[in-house]
Amino acid sequence: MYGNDFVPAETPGTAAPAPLDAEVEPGLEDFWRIVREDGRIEPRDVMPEDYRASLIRQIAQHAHSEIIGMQPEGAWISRAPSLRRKAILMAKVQDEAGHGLYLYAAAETLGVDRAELLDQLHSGRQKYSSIFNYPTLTWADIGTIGWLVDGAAIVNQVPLCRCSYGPYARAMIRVCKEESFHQRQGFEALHTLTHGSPAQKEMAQDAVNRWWWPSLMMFGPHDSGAAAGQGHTAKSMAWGVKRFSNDDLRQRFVDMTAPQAEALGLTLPDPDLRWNEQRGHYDFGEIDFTELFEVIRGNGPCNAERMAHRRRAHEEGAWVREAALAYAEKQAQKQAGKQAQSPVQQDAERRTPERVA
Ligand code: FAQ
Repeated sequence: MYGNDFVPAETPGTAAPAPLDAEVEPGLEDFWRIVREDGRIEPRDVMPEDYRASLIRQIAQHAHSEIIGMQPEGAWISRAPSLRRKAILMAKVQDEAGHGLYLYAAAETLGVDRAELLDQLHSGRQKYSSIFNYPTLTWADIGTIGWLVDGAAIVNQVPLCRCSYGPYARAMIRVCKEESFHQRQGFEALHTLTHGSPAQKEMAQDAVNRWWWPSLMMFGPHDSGAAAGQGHTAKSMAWGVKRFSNDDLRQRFVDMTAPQAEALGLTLPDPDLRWNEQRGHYDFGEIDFTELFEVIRGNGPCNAERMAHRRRAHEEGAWVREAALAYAEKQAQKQAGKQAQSPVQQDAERRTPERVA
């Protein structure tokens, strides 16, 4: 019914063709050979400059989404309805911080500094996912984020485990395992509400009504049919970064989620949602992409609040970064001093019992 194993590893996807040998820029033959053979590009490999730049853009945006994504749920840690729910929510929010960490580390392998990426986020030059600009008004929003937002994240990210850039692909494996856990806990939290009192069921339905369309927007604008040439998809697929179009993944998400909503006893807020026997997929209504673009532009309900909170957290954490740097420098000096000592001196130091201050 739910899980992250709905994209079989052998699913071919619809990758755009890599250029023929004759068209390959000199020096990039190995890059294209590795991409064609479905191998992994590693940090020291030669790669096209626009591949590097596009990966930095995508991985940084992804990392920023993980850390900003801690805010809507973090706001409910102190208000979770039981100690068990509080412990689960704390673990989940902490996981998101960890995902940010893996992703910033993956971006750094492309030669960019993490501090520079955070600067770009704080000055609005880099984005984060639109979904985190919506408020969490009730406890049911927390279950709904787990079910729908983490559910959408998994559908989008499982194919990234096979992305052509090694450090990103490897980071995504662990991220997806944890997201799968997150999605299940969200489903379970909502299941409890929909099988509780009428007021609890109503709260769950209200949350799903508010989060459904923004969750569909998470996959990005249309990039198939008439929109096939727009955005980054075609290039990204030729590079083996994206494996499916935004529209294909969105369809997968709807197909996966509609029966789950039925199991929960909830109605998805789309009168056009119905199973299409001929296509073997659910049909669904038109998405209002003007809302997505407005949110991306900074005009969503919580953009200003999220950014203000992030900048404040960064400033308040300055002393931690300074302390960590001072400690690292002290350790490096100690190490350098040790290397300058003779082996006899080093041995004598090892044997000296530690002084108790
Ligand atoms: N929000 O041509 P495309 C999570 C932009 S993590 C904001 O399709 P692309 C876990 C896009 O950047 C959620 N901007 O672009 C969690 C581009 O702008 P540009 C984050 C968006 O890169 C759960 C323009 O529109 N996940 O949820 C959005 O090929 C709970 C054209 O779009 C990832 O980042 C959007 N929704 O495809 C955490 C996954 N959609 O650069 C906490 C990795 C599109 O031209 C709590 N990223 N844009 O100015 C991706 O898969 C891709 O980057 C896409 C966009 C699919 C997001």
